[in-house]
Amino acid sequence: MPFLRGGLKMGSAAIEAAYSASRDKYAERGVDTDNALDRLRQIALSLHCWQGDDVGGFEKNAAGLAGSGLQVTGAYPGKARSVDELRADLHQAFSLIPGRHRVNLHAMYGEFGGQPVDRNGIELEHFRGWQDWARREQLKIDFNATCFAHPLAASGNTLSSRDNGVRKFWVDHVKCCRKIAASIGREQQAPCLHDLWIPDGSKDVPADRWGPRAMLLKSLDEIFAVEYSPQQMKDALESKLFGIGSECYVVGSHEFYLGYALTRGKMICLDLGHFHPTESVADKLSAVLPFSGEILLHVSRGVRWDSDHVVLLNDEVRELAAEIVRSQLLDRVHIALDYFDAGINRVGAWVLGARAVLKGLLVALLEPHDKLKELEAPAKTLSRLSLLEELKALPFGAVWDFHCLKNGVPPADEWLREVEAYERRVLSRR
Ligand code: RNT
Ligand code: ZN
Repeated sequence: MPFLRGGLKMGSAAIEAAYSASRDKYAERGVDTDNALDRLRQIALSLHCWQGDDVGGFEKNAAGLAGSGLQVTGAYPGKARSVDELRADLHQAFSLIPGRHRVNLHAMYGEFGGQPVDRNGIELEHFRGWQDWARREQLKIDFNATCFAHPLAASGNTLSSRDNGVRKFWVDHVKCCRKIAASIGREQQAPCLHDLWIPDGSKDVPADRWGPRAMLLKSLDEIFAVEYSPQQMKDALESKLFGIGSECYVVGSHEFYLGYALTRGKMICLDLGHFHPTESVADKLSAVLPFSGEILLHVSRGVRWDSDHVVLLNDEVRELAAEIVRSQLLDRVHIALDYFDAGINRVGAWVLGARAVLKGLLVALLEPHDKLKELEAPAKTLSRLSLLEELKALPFGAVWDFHCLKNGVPPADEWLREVEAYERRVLSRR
């Protein structure tokens, strides 16, 4: 096992002993830790490839992020400069995350053989390399259209553009992407999720809010006129509250996409960084899912203006995980990660965020759900709050370490040594 290279700081016998003690503690509360770990192992997160190269992609003459509504800050050395480097980095990250997960690609990560292939001309063949790699790594693929970082997105409008040529270009791009996603899904024999986010909006006060939304609606209807089997691909639409360059108006707002998704049988994608800071995405699950089959989540961490900080095990993540588990939504909620930080080791950023989400889910799986339900009655509020407080003090860390041990990845923060070694061996030589 790779993490045994330098020997575990905490030996496996100590991890097992700590687990056994914590199993008893949880059992006293009516919680079966073995069962929680079985369930945790079955959860697949979708890991976003774009953390590895600061949302750059591998197109020839890539326009960069300028004017795209996305901003990546930091200049930490060692970012992936090619698709091979990106895959090597992803492989390293996956080796430090317990469980079997998915990889989330963006259209701009195709392999175009040095040829200038424009976004309305991309095809499955440009992703063959990814498919072969994913098969070898036993990963399923998800996919995203890339409606930013392109000269025709520089005006700030894509699918809602009033320039019909521009609008048509992006409609064609998304159509190509959905087709690719469906082919990937067919070949991997599991649905490939396709998420659509566009940067469209306006930096300053618009006089016409209706026009661009009418255009977006028209574009979406054109795009989704082509139907694919949900066994092959599933569509999600991702809203945003505001972006850089779309501070005053976002065409694809939450209400717009919610309405669209519910009337057209599509999923919405809720990105944790895309709502007002006091709004709870956890709360939205039980509000949307009675009317929609499934939801896609982008787990992120909003800080001030930035919606894409590396995910930590904060209250938001804990509440989200608790809501998924308590409401038995694990098979209706798809969990993807979405953040990008160019200021820290990028492999470490993947590992830190993915492990934080899994830990959040573990904490949720370790709740005594029946007992909590029982305490839902109004007169039991104090008992409920007191139990919730008590649960926070239970030793989930020992359960987590045991899970890591069993799944062949480093426990606690011992993954950091592996990331640092990879940095010395590989990243620092780039
Ligand atoms: C942007 C959205 C979107 C992107 C990725 C790169 O605000 O969150 O999901 O982060 O498509
Ligand atoms: Zn997102």
